[in-house]
Amino acid sequence: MQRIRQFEESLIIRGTEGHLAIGQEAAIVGACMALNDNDYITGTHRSHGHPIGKGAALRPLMAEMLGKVTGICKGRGGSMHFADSTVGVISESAIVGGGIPLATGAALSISVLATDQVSLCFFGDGACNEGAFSEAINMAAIWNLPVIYFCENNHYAMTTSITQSHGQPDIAKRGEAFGVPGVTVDGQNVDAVYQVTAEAVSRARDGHGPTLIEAKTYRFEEHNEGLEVPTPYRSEAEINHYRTHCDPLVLYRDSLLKKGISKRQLSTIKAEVAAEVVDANQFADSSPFPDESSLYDYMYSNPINYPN
Ligand SMILES: Cc1ncc(C[n+]2csc(CCOP(=O)(O)OP(=O)(O)O)c2C)c(N)n1
Repeated sequence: MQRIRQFEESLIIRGTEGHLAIGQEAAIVGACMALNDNDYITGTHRSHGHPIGKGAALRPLMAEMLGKVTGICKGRGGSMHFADSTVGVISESAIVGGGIPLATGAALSISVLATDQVSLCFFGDGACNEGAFSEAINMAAIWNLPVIYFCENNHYAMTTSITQSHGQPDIAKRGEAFGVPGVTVDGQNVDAVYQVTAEAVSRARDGHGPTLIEAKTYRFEEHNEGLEVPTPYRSEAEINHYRTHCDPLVLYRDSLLKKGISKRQLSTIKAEVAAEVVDANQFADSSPFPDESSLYDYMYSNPINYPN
């Protein structure tokens, strides 16, 4: 959680535009910790943190953020398209709901190849209203696929509250319509998220099919950095409430202190992560941009007829 928070805070400091998940770290990390390295995930437009939760190195992620050739996608993807096959991150997508069918397809491949992997897709509350969500979860149910649909319900899709856009705002209940178990969890509690995801993963690995998890969470920053928000779609008091009482890093820090971890140990971890993030920024800054002549490289796995 520290890695994700500090990685994204450094983006704020350097003024890089992007969709930040500050406030949502427990949902991301709790889910990823329940997965093995070779399990698959797909992300969203708000997914700097998901590869980090899955164990990806920070240097190539920061370089990708800046469009550098040393980036995880050689500078071609940028903020919304981190993909790191070494840790099972298949793709992220600027298309809302775009990762849901891809994760379902990955689960179909697992089923056909009969490996013991699972596939987990992250998506927001807004994505549940995409047709792709209903189609994918229905197929996963009838084919009994090893997939976990993980909704980070941060209450808003850009400036639209979930109460204005969902006939059924309890997203977990939507699973019932497809015969898929739905579970709601406090998305600010990393241990609770880990627990429910581990159960869903074990169901999937044991051949019992998909689960829909709804983690209730909150986005502390604006929809994306640099965005002017013309409408007061949420109050200052609401944001302050979540920042003060529901910060997943503070809540987990308190629970670790109660378990006997010392303040000194926690400060050391924070300082180590800070050094890692500085190093990732320096690495990205000193890396070159891709050469113009390589513009069309990696577009097709079987390249034909590139324009001159
Ligand atoms: C198919 C599609 N429709 C609309 C958009 C514009 N758009 C980008 S992010 C976003 C809101 C998504 O909300 P949600 O799925 O709840 O994710 P969150 O931003 O809360 O993480 C919208 C409408 C888009 N990128 N793709």
